[in-house]
Amino acid sequence: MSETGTHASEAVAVAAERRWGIIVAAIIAALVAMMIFTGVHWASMPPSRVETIDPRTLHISGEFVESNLGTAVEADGKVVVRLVAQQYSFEPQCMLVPAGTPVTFRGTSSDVVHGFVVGTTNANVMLIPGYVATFTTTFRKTGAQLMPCHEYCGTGHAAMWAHFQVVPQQEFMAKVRKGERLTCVSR
Ligand SMILES: [Cu+2]
Repeated sequence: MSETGTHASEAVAVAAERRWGIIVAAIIAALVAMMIFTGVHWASMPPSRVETIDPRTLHISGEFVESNLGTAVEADGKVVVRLVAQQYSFEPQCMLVPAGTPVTFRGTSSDVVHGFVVGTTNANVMLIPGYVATFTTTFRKTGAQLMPCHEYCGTGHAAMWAHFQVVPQQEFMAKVRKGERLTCVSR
């Protein structure tokens, strides 16, 4: 083998190494940028910062007692939906939210791992006993959606879903002003 041959293959190896070095650095940079974006823009927290809650106390005291579930407009004007999942239903059974307004979900499970997705939207989260899952999203389209449980939670899983109703903002605010119940659960 000649001197030149050795050098040519070395050059190929160096070029390939540099190319893959750049690709790997770009992937790492993209992942770090994604973490910064979700942390700053969506205020998403690493798992160590997730709120915890004792599932044994859910129906007895605190934020998730039955009378506090469903849609509420907080003192600062934020729309918050609180819900509890259990084998095999969601509480409340129907959630009413305004369109075009940021809606914050706060949910948890009282038994096993559940989850939900709101119809064809990207509102999608896992509900894990002992933890409070929270996210904020805005629904653009009005109308009814189904909200199924999407984590297999036992034999009744296939029948576990809630209803979801997105109403025009004016209609929702009119209910707030009149002090009406912010719910679509029929009595
Ligand atoms: Cu479930």
